[in-house]
Amino acid sequence: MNDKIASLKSQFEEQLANVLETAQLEEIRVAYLGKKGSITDLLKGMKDLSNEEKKTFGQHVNMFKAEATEKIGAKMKELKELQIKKEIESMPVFDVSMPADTARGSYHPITLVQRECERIFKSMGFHVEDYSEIVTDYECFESLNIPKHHPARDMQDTYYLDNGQLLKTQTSAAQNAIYKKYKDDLINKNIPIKAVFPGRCFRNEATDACHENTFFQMEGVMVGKDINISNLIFFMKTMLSEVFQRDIKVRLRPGFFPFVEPGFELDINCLICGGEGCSSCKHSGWLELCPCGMIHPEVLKAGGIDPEEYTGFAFGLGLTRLAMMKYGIKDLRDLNSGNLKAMDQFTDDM
Ligand code: FA5
Repeated sequence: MNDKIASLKSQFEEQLANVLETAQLEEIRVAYLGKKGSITDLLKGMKDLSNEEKKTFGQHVNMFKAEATEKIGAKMKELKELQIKKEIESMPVFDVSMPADTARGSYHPITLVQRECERIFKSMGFHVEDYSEIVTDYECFESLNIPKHHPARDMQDTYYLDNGQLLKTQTSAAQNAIYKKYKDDLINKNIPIKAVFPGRCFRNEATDACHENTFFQMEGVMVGKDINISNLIFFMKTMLSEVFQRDIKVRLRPGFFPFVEPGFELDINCLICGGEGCSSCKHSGWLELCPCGMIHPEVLKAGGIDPEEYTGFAFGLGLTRLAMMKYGIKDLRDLNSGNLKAMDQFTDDM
C-alpha cells in the first residue's frame, strides 16, 4: 500500500510541476483531493486493512493529503501572482517625464471677446458689473419704459418661472440697478456713471445662423452732464477698432427701443462674406451688432436720476455675434455646441 502512496505522490509532483494555469491546477486538485479523487480513494480503501496497517497507512495518506493541499495552495498563489505580473507588464507604460498633453482645453471664443471688450472699456474708465440671469418683470421691461402689454415685449418672449421672475432677454435688465447703485456719486460728486455689464440672455425664438435662444450681450451706459450722441459714436468706434485691430465698415440707422430716444441700430459689414451677402448675415451684407441710443428720460427717472439735469447713452453689444465676426464663425449655433474640436481652432490655450 505504501508503494501505492509513493507512486501517486511522484505522479502528483510531476503533474504539479507542469501546471501553467489556475484552471489546470483546479483539475489536479479535484483529481487528487475531490470526493472521487485518488487520495480520497486511498482513504476509502483502508476498510480492508488490519487495525495496525490502518494506523500507519492512514497516517501516511493523511500526511500526503496535507502535503498535497499545501502544495496546491502554494502553487495557486504562485500562479495568481504570475497572472498579476503579466497584466501589469501588458499595461501601457506611464512615463512621468513625458511632455504634457497639449490638448488642455482653451477659453471659449465668447469669453475671449468678452474679456477683450471689458479690457477696452476699463481702459476708458468704465466699471465692469455682474448681474443675475433671473430678473423681475420690472427690471427687464417696466423700468425700461416697456409697460405690460407693450408691443415691444413681443420681440422678446422668454422663459418664465412660477414666481413671475424670468430669464433676462437683454442685458438692459440691469440698467435700473446700475443707475441706483451709482446715482449718489453722480449727484453728489458729479462723477459720471460709466459701466459695462456683460451677461447671458435668453429668448424663446427660432434659431438660425445668426440667432440663438441663449446668447451673450454686453450692455454699456454712460450718464453725466451734457453726454450726447457724439460721445456714443466715439466709444462705439473705439471699441470696434480695438476689437478688430483694423478698419471695419459700420452703419448707423434709426432703430426703435422704448428705453432710448433717439435710438439707433449699429450694423457691421459682414466679415464672413465681405458684404456680398451670405446665410450668416441673412444675405443682407450687414449684421445687427450693437443697438444704442440716448437713454429715455423715463428710464433715468426710474433709476432716480433727474433727466432735466443729466443725459446719457446706452448700448447693447451682441457679444455672440461679435465673436462670430471676429473668429469668422459662419453659424453662431456652433458656439453653444459644446464641440471642443470646433471651438479649439478659434482659441488660444488657457
Ligand atoms: C436689445 O437687446 C437691446 N436691449 C439693446 C439696446 C441696449 C438698445 C441699449 C439700445 C440701448 P436687440 O434685441 O436688437 O436689442 O439685441 C441686441 C443685440 O444682441 C443684437 O444686435 C444682436 O447682436 C444680439 N442678439 C439679439 N438677439 C440675438 C439672438 N437671438 N442670437 C444672437 N444674438 C442676438
